[in-house]
Amino acid sequence: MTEIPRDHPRYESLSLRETITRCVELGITSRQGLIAHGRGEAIDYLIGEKTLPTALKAEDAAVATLLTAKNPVISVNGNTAALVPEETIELAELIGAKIEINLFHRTEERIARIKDHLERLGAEDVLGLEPDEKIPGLTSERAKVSKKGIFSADAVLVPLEDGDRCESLVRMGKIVIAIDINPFSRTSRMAQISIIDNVIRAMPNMIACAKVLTENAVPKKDLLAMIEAFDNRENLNETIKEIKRGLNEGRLEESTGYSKLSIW
Ligand code: PTJ
Repeated sequence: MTEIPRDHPRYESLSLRETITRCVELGITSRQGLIAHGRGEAIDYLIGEKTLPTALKAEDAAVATLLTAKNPVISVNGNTAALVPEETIELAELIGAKIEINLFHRTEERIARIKDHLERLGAEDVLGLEPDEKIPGLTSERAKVSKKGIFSADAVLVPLEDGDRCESLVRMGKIVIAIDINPFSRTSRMAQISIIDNVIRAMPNMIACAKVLTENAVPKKDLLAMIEAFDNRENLNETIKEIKRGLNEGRLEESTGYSKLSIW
């Protein structure tokens, strides 16, 4: 690993690259995951590497949805396991969700390594190693799912997804919440709740929201009202407008890096 100097202006971004590269070496992240990460970095630059107010709205609606779901599941791939393993475990505990590993570039070995990685960090009952169901109409390896996990879930959180599975899950009648920094991706267009944010900021934001909602024992009817008040299409359009405004007004220069929980 390259030692990144702490005072480097791009310290956080470069450290994340080191983390994800190391996870490729450990057999957790796919090599293709590096390409996806680079694509994410580029779009995050345009967003200003900060959580947009519209993303925060989507994150709140997502947490309310997961808290009211009967069988919520967080789907984990190689990039999520590298970038936000602890946050995934903490969020799953807070919202009472199962964790299921589901890979596009699926190998048994990589699933076992991700499972081991998550379990070392405290996760229990991680699903995905022994799929016993298939998502109908999906030909990729991502179709292989667990009956008590993604297959029977009513709400699924899918960080860094490919559009095909997202579409199939929606067709199965599930509520799909996507975390994808790209507002133009098929996933962002297909999901019922599209969080246009970097997963490394989205997860801590969602954890903070889940803590507030659970510690204050917010009643179910108020959670349902939060969900009802959220309009994904409108929020996506507003996100694109915000990105355009940010670029026009030169707010890119304000970018300070990956400071978690910061908003414009
Ligand atoms: O581990 P596997 O085998 O399941 O593979 C995972 C990847 C991510 C390689 C696979 O799902 C894939 O190829 O995904 P795509 O089609 O490249 O889509 C990933 C999406 O996530 C793209 O729209 C990226 O812009 C976006 N993205 C990348 N990094 C981040 C991100 N979104 C949020 N946070 C990020 N850090």
